[in-house]
Amino acid sequence: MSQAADAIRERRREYYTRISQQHLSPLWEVLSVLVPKQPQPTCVPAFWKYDDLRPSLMEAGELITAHEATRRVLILENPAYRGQSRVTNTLYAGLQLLKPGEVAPAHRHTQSALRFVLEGRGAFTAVDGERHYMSPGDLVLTPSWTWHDHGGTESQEPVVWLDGLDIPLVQMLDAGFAEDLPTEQQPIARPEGDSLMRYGANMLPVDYHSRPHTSPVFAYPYERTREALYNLSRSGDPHPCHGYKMRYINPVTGGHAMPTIATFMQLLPKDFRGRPYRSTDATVFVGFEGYGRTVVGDRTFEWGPRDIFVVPSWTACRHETQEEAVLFSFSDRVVQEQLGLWRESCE
Ligand code: 1HN
Repeated sequence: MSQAADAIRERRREYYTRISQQHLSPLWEVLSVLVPKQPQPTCVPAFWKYDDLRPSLMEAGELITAHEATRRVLILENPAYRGQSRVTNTLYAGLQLLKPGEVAPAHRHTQSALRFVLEGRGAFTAVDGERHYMSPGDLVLTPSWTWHDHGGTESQEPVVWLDGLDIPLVQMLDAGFAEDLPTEQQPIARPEGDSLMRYGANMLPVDYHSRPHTSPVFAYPYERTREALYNLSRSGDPHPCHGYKMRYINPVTGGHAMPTIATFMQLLPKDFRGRPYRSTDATVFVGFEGYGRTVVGDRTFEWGPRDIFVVPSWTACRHETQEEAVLFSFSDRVVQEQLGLWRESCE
């Protein structure tokens, strides 16, 4: 290196130190990091086998009550984000356990949440005055600022579900509010199934005025989801990357069911060999029926029912099966679509 080059480097270093005291820094040193040619996710592929983590969750059931914990949840931490309560860069995920007779008290917050039921029956989630008794495969939404509580009042067995929330996103926006209801359980104002019957039958009460951000349907029973997938698969070819994939919708608008978290269910046919797929929304997948193998970047995950894995943004992902399988997934795709940022590529 020439003396002249050394000299200019030294002058620049000294200059950076000096301007740093004014809380200034040179863009030209960081430009390619700030504006990458393509996404450079910090999130990494991750995998949790349900059978491995279930004993830890059941142990939590011996250590603390749902009431004492408010929510008895083990957080799924992306290995790249230990201690940050993030499963992807924008999303939170955890596994919640409710034992027979327990109550998780009513509260509300600006963070939106989904529950995907993994095992057990007889526990309910109440949202805005309506209870839904949960069964495996059901998707239950607690939209932003809706009162919600859980009760294991009718259950004979532990009930476990996956919670997905937009916590990191709301944290980044500094838009978090929360409050507790003075009573443990919210008053029940409507019979079970009311919202689905009222708003989920391809009709709407004639004077219904939609709340802009929230689906009026908050429980999507697995029976209906499974039937929709089956009917989709009966005619027409599978998508080369996704098999038969559907998204959960707000029936009033046809848009995604929640404004910050997009939710999906897909049927992978027997002997499926999916082509590699990339999209800008880091995605959390949950096996529900059957077994499969998913190659994510340089990792291969062999999953079965209730196993959970993460595909980071713009990381190639391909699914393979030997038998028919069903996968649930969620991501921030809805946010990226609304902002005009979402991209995908099916190779
Ligand atoms: C929450 O309200 C629930 O209602 C679960 O079940 C997990 C994680 C962080 C903040 C609020 C629930 C949560 C949560």
